[in-house]
Amino acid sequence: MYGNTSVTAEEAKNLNMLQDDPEKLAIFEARIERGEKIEPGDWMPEGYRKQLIRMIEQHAHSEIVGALPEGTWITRSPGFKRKLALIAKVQDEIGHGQLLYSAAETLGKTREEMLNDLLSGKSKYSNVFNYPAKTWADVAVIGFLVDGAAIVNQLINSKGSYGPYCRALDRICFEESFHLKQGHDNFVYLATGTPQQREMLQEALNRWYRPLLHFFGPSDKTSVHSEKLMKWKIKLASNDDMRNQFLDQYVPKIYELGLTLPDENLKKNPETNKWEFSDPDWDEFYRVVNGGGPCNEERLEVRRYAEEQGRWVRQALMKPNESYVTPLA
Ligand code: BYC
Repeated sequence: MYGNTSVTAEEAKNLNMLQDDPEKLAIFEARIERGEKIEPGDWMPEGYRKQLIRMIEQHAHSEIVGALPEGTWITRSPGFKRKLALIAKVQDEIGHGQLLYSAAETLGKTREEMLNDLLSGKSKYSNVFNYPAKTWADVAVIGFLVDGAAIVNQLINSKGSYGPYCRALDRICFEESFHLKQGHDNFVYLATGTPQQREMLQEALNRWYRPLLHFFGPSDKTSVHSEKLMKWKIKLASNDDMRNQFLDQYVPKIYELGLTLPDENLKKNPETNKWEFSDPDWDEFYRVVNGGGPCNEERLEVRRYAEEQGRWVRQALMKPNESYVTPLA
């Protein structure tokens, strides 16, 4: 059963065999134009289905891998209340992964296939989670600025065309707004704390500045998928526009606390109303998203361990005649 319909995975695949019918395509594009939601049992072009799977799957992976850098701080949180809040947040992120894998499954790719593609390195996940969380200040920067960046992206895309993804994003945004409060509280506490706390926060901020610019993807000139995604209203703002919106919202909040950002060219151009910044080293971005970042190996190793340790539970839940596709060891 898929979403609100009774379409099975196999039927969902078969429905897309009708993809090239120009009449159906015109009806589909008119529906998108009118702002209607597309649901799992509806006809959709193969390209739309594939783009959605790619993007939702990457998003789901980002949630479950994204829980790891902060997760390393659960045992070392400064105090009981900080620990409780962090545990709840990390648990939420895993829940977001579940919601998103369910949304992607409505398009005909199984969860096992998606996890296999994550573990084999075939499928990408967000660049930001391939950097270490070296100090407690990293938890503050992730909670405030990575979650802040994610909210910018998710609020925009929750108005998109694919029903199950939008509904998952709506729910995720509610929870993310709590994460943002947790991150903000932590961030302000360190920024207004002792000189050592401020220094630790500034040092973390300096390290996260470029990965945060990368978070929104390559510039509009080099983005591969934006045109298609925007035409089909999967993505409702371009990478550069989302990055600009993030800088608009968060740079003043950072400066307000007397902190700096490590880029002397960062400024808002009053004529264009756009932020300008130094080249954030796009070679580094491509290296990191293609497996060569400082923590890629470690992150996938932890996920492989989790898959192996949980295998007996999944097998125990299967009916005797069901087979479980074992994710790659
Ligand atoms: N990282 O044509 P483009 C969270 C890839 S988790 C890695 O512009 P598109 C949280 C892109 O996939 C929330 N790869 O792509 C969790 C493509 O490669 P392929 C994470 C990236 O799709 C725990 C290539 O570069 N949010 O909040 O038009 C704790 C060319 O790019 C990235 C999402 O996942 C990147 N940053 O636009 C705390 C949002 N950027 O597939 C917090 C959902 C680009 O051709 N995703 N690439 O091999 C999106 O909105 C869009 O996919 C993007 C990129 C804006 C990221």
